[in-house]
Amino acid sequence: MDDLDTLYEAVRRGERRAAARLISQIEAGERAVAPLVRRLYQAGGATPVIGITGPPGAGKSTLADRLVGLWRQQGHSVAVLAVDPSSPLTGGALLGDRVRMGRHNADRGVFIRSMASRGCLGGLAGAAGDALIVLDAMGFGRILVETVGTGQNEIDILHHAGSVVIVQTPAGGDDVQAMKAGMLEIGDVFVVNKADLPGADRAVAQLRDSVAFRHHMAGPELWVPSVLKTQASDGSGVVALDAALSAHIAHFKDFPQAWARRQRLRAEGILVERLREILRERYRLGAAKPQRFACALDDVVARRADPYSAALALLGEGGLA
Ligand SMILES: Nc1nc2c(ncn2[C@@H]2O[C@H](COP(=O)(O)OP(=O)(O)OP(=O)(O)O)[C@@H](O)[C@H]2O)c(=O)[nH]1
Ligand SMILES: [Mg+2]
Repeated sequence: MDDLDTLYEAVRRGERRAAARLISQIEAGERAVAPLVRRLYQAGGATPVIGITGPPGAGKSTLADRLVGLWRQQGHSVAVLAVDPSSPLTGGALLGDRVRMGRHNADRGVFIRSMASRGCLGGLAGAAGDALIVLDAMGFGRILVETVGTGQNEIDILHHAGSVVIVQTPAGGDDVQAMKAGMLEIGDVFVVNKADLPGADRAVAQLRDSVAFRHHMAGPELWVPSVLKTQASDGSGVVALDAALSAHIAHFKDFPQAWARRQRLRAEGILVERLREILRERYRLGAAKPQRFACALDDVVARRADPYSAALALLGEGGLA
């Protein structure tokens, strides 16, 4: 217990070694740290969390690196969490993240962490969510989380972000409909990166149309997403991207009730995702199940109960069937 108290204080003081150790324990699915994560969650919530997502190779890490540089100039300390669901720890993308962030490695004001393993307490989204809780409690000026926007897990992680940047490229912008379902809904700022490639203006125009279509009836409290063009390789457009993010944060300072609604919706997303993970873990094939599970199974096999009613009964909701 003492140990957890010491670790708690160290994380709150922003000590990187303590945080790195704790995040590794989260990755390993060590249940003993759960109470610590709970305490840290209660202490957090003050740091702007910016999510950056988009297809593989769109330039997310390069853009993140530029943003980090800009924020450092502005005097903010920054934490970066790169979530990589596909590659193992030695994988190319992860190595790439390190290389591209290389110039910040010696900077005490920047803390960079990659995550590729799932952890046992839940899936990757759960482990990454817990890692964000740790970073949030450390007192950074900004937190940036990078994730490849290819699956449900990645969208779930973005529930932890107050601002979401969706990165596309001229090639990918070929067809905005190709954007993963749900992306258009969660984006606060849309970026067409690789503006040096042909088709960038067309991609921007397409995105602007889609955003305008979705927001044509927006009231003053609703944020209308910005759409802009960047060239992360030389840094063009990054100042405008930062300005759009600041405007997004300022907007919700002006409309605290809209912010509260938005936060509630995100918390709902996180809670539902956790429920899903807990159930998946608890009832996975091969896991030790409670006695009443065996009884429910008997009933389903013997066709005394249908699977749906039996599942509800296991959740203690039998009366609702
Ligand atoms: N031409 C051009 N290339 C760019 C630009 N920005 C990034 N790149 C290049 O695109 C490649 C991928 O960049 P990353 O920043 O690793 O992209 P990512 O989206 O983080 O990639 P993953 O994390 O693997 O999904 C690298 O070779 C970059 O140098 C740009 O503005 N123009
Ligand atoms: Mg990357």
